[in-house]
Amino acid sequence: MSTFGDYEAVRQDIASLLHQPEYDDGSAGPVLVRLAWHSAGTYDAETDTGGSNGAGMRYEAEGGDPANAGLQHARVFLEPVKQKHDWITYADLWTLAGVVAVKEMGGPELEWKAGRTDYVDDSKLPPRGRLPDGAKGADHIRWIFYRMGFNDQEIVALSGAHNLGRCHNDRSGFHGAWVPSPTRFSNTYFRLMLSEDWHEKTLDNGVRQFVHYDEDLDEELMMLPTDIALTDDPDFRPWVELYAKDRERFYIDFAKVFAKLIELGITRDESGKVVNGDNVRGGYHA
Ligand code: ZEM
Repeated sequence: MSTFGDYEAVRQDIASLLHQPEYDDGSAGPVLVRLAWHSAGTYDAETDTGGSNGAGMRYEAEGGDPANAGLQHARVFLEPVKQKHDWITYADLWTLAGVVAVKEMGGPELEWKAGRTDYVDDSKLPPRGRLPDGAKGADHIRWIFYRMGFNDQEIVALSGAHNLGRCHNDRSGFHGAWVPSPTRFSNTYFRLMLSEDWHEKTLDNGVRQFVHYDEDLDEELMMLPTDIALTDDPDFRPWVELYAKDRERFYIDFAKVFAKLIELGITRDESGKVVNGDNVRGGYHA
């Protein structure tokens, strides 16, 4: 039914499931990008733990982290693809889905390499609390992303993913989309961040976020406190300004940094073969 190693067929099946008229803004794309990011964003360079290898979100320890609330939707969207191409690992499928979604939504081509395993090494399980908290500021952002090995420019480029999708009250407690067309990849997020007058608002659930009323849309757009921190911080801001005016440069830098994100914790030999994961003792197979 499906040829072992035919990643092109997997890509096509992911592309075909993106259109979801009943879901959010009509696309599974944004939540798939978030799944890829959260699968990789637990990485800690110092202890070489976390990262996309192992697809740990299948299990309660990681999947039940409140930071991952809502990502079961992404995993459910992808399950038929996994059933059809049963030879692909979840770790590869989740990262590839993010890559395909970005491209299909009009974003750059992102480099993706196969080979992640679904082998869970207990000694490499990330503790909770490794993903960023949107209620915080620049110090917190740096603490989280420096841990993975990213610099200030890379942090701002990665944050451009907030061109996509929206916040859900019942997932993060925040509410709304960042941009008017949240299923089209672009640099609008950076442009709006600088051009609009954002003011703080406390939602009914007590969560604080920044909002701006968009007249054409007749709707409020939003920014997280961490998004606004990028414009307030003297070392982040120049990158926001650059990406707001240079869409091409944003695409190039986003492509580089996203490719780096999904390779965190993956060790390859010269031929590109992954040499960690499966051959580590002390874990279990799913
Ligand atoms: Zn997000 N993100 N993120 N992000 N993110 C949300 C949604 C999405 C932060 C964050 O707290 C939140 C990156 C960085 C950071 C996406 C991609 C990437 C939401 C809303 C929150 C609260 C969740 C909800 O309620 O459904 C913080 C604090 C970040 C860094 C400081 C990076 C890096 C990303 C990818 C490269 C995407 C695509 C979404 C939209 C998901 C959706 O379901 O629509």
